[in-house]
Amino acid sequence: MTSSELKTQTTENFETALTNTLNNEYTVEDLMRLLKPQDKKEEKKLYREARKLRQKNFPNGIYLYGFVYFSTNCRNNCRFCYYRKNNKHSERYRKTKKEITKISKKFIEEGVHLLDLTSGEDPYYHNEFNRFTDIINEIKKLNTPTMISPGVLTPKQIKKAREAGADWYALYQETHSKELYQKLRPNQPYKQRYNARKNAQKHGLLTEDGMLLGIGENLKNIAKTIKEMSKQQTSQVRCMKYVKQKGIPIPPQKPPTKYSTVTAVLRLTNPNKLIPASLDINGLKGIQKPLKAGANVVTSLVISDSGLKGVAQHEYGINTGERSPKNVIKYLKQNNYKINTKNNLKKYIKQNKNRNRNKER
Ligand code: SAM
Ligand code: MD0
Ligand code: SF4
Repeated sequence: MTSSELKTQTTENFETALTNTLNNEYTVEDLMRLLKPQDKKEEKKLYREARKLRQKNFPNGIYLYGFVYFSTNCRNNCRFCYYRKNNKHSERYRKTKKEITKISKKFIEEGVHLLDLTSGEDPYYHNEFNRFTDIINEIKKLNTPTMISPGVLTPKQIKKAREAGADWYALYQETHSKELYQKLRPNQPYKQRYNARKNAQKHGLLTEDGMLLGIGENLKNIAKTIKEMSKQQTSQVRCMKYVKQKGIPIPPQKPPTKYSTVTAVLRLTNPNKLIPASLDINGLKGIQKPLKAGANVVTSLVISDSGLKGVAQHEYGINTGERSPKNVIKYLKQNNYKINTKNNLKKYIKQNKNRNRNKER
C-alpha cells in the first residue's frame, strides 16, 4: 500500500468514527479511533466538532465552580490519592461550619456559580451524618447551587443530603474496567459506588461521574469507560489526569491519549452534559486545551487565603492566587470566553431534575 493510499484509508476511518459518534451510533472501536488522532488535522477537526456541540448546547459560556475541600481526613486508601489514610505526608484538617460559610460567601461575592463541598470519607461526618447536613443547610441559605463530594453515601444519607438542599452528588468511578477499579480503590466495591450514583438520581440529586487518565489503563479501557459514562443518567462527566504526589503508590506513566482528547470525545458522546476543565491538574495551563476541546465548566477554583487544599494538586496555584475567581475570570475573558450566569446554571439544574424525575416514572 502506498503512503497516500494509507492516508486515504486512515482519513476514511476517522471520518466514519466521527460520523457514527455524532449520530450516536458508535462502537468502542469508533471511540478508540477518535482517541488516537493520527495528525494535527484530525485532532483539530475533533476539537472543532466538540466546540460546535458546546456552542449548540451551552451558548452562554463557561460556569465556575468553587472548591471547598472541608475535610482531608479519610478512612480509605485509594492508590492514586494524596489523602489516602496511610499517607503520612498529607496535611489533615477539618474546617468548622463557620469557616466553610465564610469561604463560600467569598466565592459567591467573587462570582462563582456553584459550591463543591468535598471531603475525604471522614468518619467524623459519615458516622454522624447530621454534622454534614448541618453544613449543607447553612450553605443552602446562600442561594447558590451546591454540589457534594463526600465519598460513598448510604441511601438514607443521600436522602438526607437532598432534603438539606444539595443539588448535585459527585462520585467518580475512575474507570469502568472492574479489574482496574479494584486496583485503584481497594476494599471499595465497584457496585457500591456505582449504585450510590443511581440512588442519588432516584432521590432527585443530579450526579457526576469521572475517569482517571494515566493510572495504567489502555485505550480500550478508556473507550469502554467513556461509553459507559455516556449511557448513565448523569448530568456532568469528567476526566482527571493523574498527578503523582509524595506518598502515593501509583508511579507516573504516559497515558495512551491526551486529557484534552478525552475531553473532546466526552463532549461528542455527552453533548448536553456539563464537562469540566480542572485547575487541579496544572492550574491555568491545564485548562487551556480542554476548553478548546469542548469543556464548559472550570472547576477547582480556590480562594487563596482560605487555608484550603486541592486534591490532585494539593498546593499548586493556591497561595499565588492563580486559582482565585478574579484571576480565572480575567484569564477566560482574555481568551475570549463568555462567563455564564448562576441563573442559567439554576435553570439547567431544574431542567435536569425534571428530566430525571420523568425517566424514573
Ligand atoms: N473522597 C471523595 C471521593 O473519593 O469520592 C471525594 C474526593 S474526590 C473529589 C477525589 C477525586 O479526585 C477522585 O475521585 C479522583 O478522580 C481525583 N483525584 C484524586 N487524586 C488524584 C490525583 N493524584 N491525580 C488526579 N486526580 C486525582
Ligand atoms: C476538581 N479538585 O474539580 C476538584 C475535585 C470534586 N467534586 C472535584 C476533583 O478538580
Ligand atoms: Fe479518600 Fe477520596 Fe482520596 Fe479515596 S479519593 S483516599 S476516598 S479522599
